[in-house]
Order: sequence, then structure tokens, then C-alpha cells
Amino acid sequence: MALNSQNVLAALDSFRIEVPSWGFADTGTRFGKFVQDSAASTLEEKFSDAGQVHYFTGVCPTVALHVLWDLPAGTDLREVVKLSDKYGVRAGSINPNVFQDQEYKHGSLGNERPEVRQRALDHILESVSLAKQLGCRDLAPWLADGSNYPGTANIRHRKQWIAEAFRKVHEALGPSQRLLVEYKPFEPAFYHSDIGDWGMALLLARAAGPKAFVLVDTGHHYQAQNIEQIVAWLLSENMLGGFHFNDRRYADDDLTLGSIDPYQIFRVFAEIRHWEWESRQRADIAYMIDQSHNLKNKVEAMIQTVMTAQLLYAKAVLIDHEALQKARTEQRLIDAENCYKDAYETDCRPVLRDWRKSHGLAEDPLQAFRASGYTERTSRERGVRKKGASSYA
Ligand code: PSV
Ligand code: MN
Repeated sequence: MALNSQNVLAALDSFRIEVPSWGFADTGTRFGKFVQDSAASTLEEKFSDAGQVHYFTGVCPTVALHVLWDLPAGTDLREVVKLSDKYGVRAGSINPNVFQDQEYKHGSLGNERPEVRQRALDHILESVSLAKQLGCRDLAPWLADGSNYPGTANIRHRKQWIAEAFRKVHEALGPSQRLLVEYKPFEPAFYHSDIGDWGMALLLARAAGPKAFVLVDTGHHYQAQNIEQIVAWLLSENMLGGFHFNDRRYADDDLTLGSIDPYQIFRVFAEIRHWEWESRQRADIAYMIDQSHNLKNKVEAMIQTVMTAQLLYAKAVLIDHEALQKARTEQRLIDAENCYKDAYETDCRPVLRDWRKSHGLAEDPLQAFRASGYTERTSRERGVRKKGASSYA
């Protein structure tokens, strides 16, 4: 296919993607944790690592923060602002945490006990306030609420409690802030999850108010679910607020975006581009990464993810929407499908290199990062401290 590089270059100019602070820290599976000398332990180290991703890719100016992990009680927010200045990345979406404390064993906003629901609501309202003070637009709560055994939960009551709480959260939002409602079909609850799919998230967002939207975490779907259809429906309802990008093989595996099914992410971008082409406006969507890398070098994996997202987005930009729509209307299925295939199979790496060059960036951010010696330096500096800690043998 003829590569319309001007379109791709222009589209890449406005493509931004947010990295998660937790993607730079040591994490593990429930079977164990494999620590890396260079992994970040402090908020400063997370900002430093996120700053590297932005420095080499040029498209990641914000870092998502998880309140309890990054901004525990007593955090001086002026220090956070100083870190932004020092490392060149700002705080992005604010993620409350109502899933790790003992009180939340049977749920948070959906808990049977009013005092636990209140505690969870207070934390989320506190998170809204932190977001305001840091100038952050999106509040992205994820509830681990649900039940493990049939008959043990009043599903309707829990829905009602969550809806009431989200309404209160919505009331507390500033004029330009948004509430993004994330869903997940299972884990940690395995019988029912209170916000189990996009329809439930949509109803809750609608009930909360006009500044609430749905957040699609690509890992939070059943095997073979058509995520791009969900995206298309949310777009048509004007309810798609953002993404948590990652890839999956079985469940919420948190694998690197595009490592298993890059064509699926292309199809997601294709729906967004087609909606933009039809409606002649840009979709207001927060693209965020939600990945924890246990085995790969964390900064490298994040750079790899960003490069993959850009590449798949660039391919989606190449779709000839006129031709696609005409083929659809005339029911020429092969021609319609080939509009996707031709775009997807076009090698966009050269145009991405050109885009980077024209923005004073390294043509290959991953190689440039490796050559910088950052990992060696942080491994030395952070490793010494970790080796002193008892959990590190
Ligand atoms: C839950 O699986 C999730 O996707 C939510 O977005 C959390 O905030 C994030 O992962 C980190 O645990
Ligand atoms: Mn997520």
C-alpha cells in the first residue's frame, strides 16, 4: 500500500501514552517475586525511570500514580511537583487503592458493612483531592469487589452501594476532571465481580454523571472477546474514557502490549480512527499502559511497549476509510477486510524513525536507552541498598 507518511507523521504528533509507576517496581506473581537490582523502590526512582521512557520516546509526559503505593498519608505534594520538574514527567491519572487493606477482604464500596464502604469512599474522595492538587485530570478507581461463592453476596445491594458512592465521587470532581470506571470479569473474586464487564461499568458511569466514562483494560476480558466491538459501542455512546493497555494469553497476564495479538490492538485503533474520520473530531481518550514486568528489564519493556503502541497506531492511521466504507456499503467483504490487512501489513518502522528524527529523538529509543548506561548505573546504586534489605538474598 502507498504509505501516506504525512498523515502518519501528523497523527503521531498528537499520540501520547501514559506509563504506570507500578511498572517500574519489583512485582511478582502469587508464586513469588523476582527482584531486579535496577527496579525502582521509591517515588523518586519511579519518576526517574518514567522520565527515561519519556526522554527516549518523547510521547510519555505523564506517569500514573497509585495512591497507597506512591502517595501514602503524609506525602508532601510539593515534593511530587519537584520530582516532575527534575525528571520531566508529570503525575497523570490517579489510582485510588481500595483493595489491599485487611478491611477490604469482603469488598470496598460494595462491602456489606457501611463503615467499610465509608472508609473506601473517603479514600477515593481523598484521591480526588490529591488529583486536584497535582493538576491531574483522571481518577481511575478499580474495585476488586466481588464474591467467591454463590449465594454469599447480595449482588443488587452491592451495585446500589457502588452507584451511590460513584455519584458522590462525581460530585467532588473539579470541572475538567473525569471519573474512569474500570471493569474486570474475575480475579480476585472468582464467582462474581461487582463491576464485571463494560456494560456494568457503562451503567455505573452513566449513573454517576456526565464526567464519568468507561476505562477499557485490554487484559480484563474473557478469552476471544471482541474488544474492538466494545470500543466501537463505547465510542458510539460517547462513553470511552481511556485504556489500560497490556496483552494477555490467558487472563489478566499483564504481558507487553502486542506481544500476543498485535492485530487486536490495531483493530482497536482502527475503530477509533474510523469514528474520528466519520465524526470529523478527535476522540478524547486517555491511552495508558497497565503492565508490570516481572522478567524483562522494566524501563526497556516500557519503551518496547510505547514503540509497539506507536507502530500499531501508525498502521491504523493508514487505513483508507473512504475505500473501507464504500466496500462495506457495497458488501465487498474481501475488499473491506483488505483495507485493514493492507494497512496492517505496511511496514511503518521507517516513518516512525523519520518522525523521531524530526523531533530530535533517537531513531531507535530502545538501543539509545541501552547505550545510555542507565540500567547499569541504577543497578549499582539501587542494588547496594536492596542487598542490604533482608528480603533480598
Ligand atoms: C487490576 O487488575 C488493575 O488493572 C487495575 O487497573 C489496578 O489499578 C492495576 O491493575 C494495578 O494493580
Ligand atoms: Mn487496569
